[in-house]
Amino acid sequence: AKRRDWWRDAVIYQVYPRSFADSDGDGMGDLEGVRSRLPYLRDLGVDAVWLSPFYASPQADAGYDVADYRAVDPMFGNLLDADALIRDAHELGLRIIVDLVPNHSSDQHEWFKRALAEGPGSPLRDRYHFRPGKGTDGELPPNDWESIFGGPAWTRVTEPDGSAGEWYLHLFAPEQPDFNWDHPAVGDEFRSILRFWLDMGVDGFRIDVAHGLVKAAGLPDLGAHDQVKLLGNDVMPFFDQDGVHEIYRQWRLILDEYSGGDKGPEGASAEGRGRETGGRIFVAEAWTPTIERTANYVRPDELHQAFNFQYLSAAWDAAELREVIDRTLESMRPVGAPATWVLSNHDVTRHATRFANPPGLGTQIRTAGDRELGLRRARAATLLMLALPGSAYVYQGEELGLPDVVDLADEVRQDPAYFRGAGQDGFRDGCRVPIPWTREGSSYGFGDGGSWLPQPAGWGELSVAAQTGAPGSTLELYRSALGIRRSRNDLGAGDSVEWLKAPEGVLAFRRGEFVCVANTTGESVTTPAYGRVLLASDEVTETDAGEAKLPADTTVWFTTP
Ligand code: TEU
Repeated sequence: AKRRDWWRDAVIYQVYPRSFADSDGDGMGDLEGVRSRLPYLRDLGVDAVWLSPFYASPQADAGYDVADYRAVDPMFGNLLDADALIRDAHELGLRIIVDLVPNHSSDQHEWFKRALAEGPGSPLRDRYHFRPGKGTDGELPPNDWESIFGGPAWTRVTEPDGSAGEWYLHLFAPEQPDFNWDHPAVGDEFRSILRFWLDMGVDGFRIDVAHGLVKAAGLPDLGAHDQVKLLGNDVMPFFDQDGVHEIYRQWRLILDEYSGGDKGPEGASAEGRGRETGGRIFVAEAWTPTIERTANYVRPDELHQAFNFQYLSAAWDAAELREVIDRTLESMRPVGAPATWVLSNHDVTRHATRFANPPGLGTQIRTAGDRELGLRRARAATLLMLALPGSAYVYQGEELGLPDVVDLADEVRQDPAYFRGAGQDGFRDGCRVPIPWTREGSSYGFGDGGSWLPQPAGWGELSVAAQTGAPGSTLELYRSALGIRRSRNDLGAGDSVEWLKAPEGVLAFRRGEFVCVANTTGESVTTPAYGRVLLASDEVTETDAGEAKLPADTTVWFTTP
């Protein structure tokens, strides 16, 4: 039988290590905590685990500020723990994807520290974007770009002689200086880092800010950007520049060396554990204005997948969802890449809270909204997502129906975006509150030493222990859905859906011997007799004639006769 690439329809679970499980009681999750919970992830039924950064880091941006790309931060463990985690995961049939942060380093990275210490003219400064300031005394930033976390994208340094000196570029926090990808040493270093983790046995990389590495030549002011816009190229001079694709074509060659390319059986690689675990992949975190532009990252000689942020940003609305689904499938088909579907991650309000609020508020929500409604819709949205062709991402805790914690006090918050007044995507602590594993006990089973963000009262009612085996629980819904998906060929496979006629506010489509109906309205609807009900996000009643009555905000899966 012809082997299918595992990643084309994989369900990939995002672990945010600091908030998953704490093995040593310091209030911070760690790699050993993740390892101890691997059986939970296997039983949940996911195919792979993507870990947010656990590298040596001062944690100015929760680890997305890397000081040493080849070391584990002591807070998370050490390289032996990483090795044990990868090994155990593979034994359980789970693949491991690590996070690569190539757009910027930490300001505590060796190169940056030396660049500062050596002063103007240091060759190390060429590996970042250092520039003299404007104005009579260089007191103005070199251009008008703003940081995504708020404030100017430039910080002025104090030179070794104590004078106010050059400025350096940081698209995110000042502790995250952007690399200059025009410098050959930067590319060499990252190709070497890729090999380091491939030799460790990882199955892939999530590429942070994959659209940001290359900046427009001359770092033009945003004023000039308007001309770019007129050319129909709706991008910022620091995002989605054509030059990034050359980088990914080089990376792909390295990955394929470890994957056996398109040839060969599962993981026919020359070296390493790729042999046991199959092809290795890249997934791009690229916030592009349209899904059509996202498709450029997943051409056959570049990356394998890119997160579908258009889907994540859609409201719980049939018409809007259908448009995103159609555009996604149409964009991915010509390049032969699987569509991906994402509802939550560590940067946005959890979907159980997003959908609890009126549509149109985007990914940034400040109120808890109508909890019960949010959960209903989240459950329905999940069944819809898991029935679509392609790969799906699950963010830790969504399988418990966790809401965002919207009332965290300023004193406990750690997100730099919050404190810098963030632009579009601040307020990210609320989706990062540690996972409840048990009903009672110290930090509800997260660990023995409290939790780095306080868990709200009642968190234990949402715990894994409380939901395991509980009929109708969100955890059991995920387990059933993932189990059904694994046992059939017709859910994640392929690159299209066959839409069926449905009333306004309802989505219905067929995939092989499978039909999915999602009712996004506030009223119940009755479907034709499609077949036997496999699973539903709420109670569905069937008539003798085989019609099914769906309550408001409910998705149902049928298997057709
Ligand atoms: O996020 C990149 C990024 O661009 C997002 O912050 C984005 O702007 C926003 O979520 C969408 O509106 C990545 C990481 O996921 C994030 O946690 C880091 O803070 C950021 O990179 C910097 O490394």
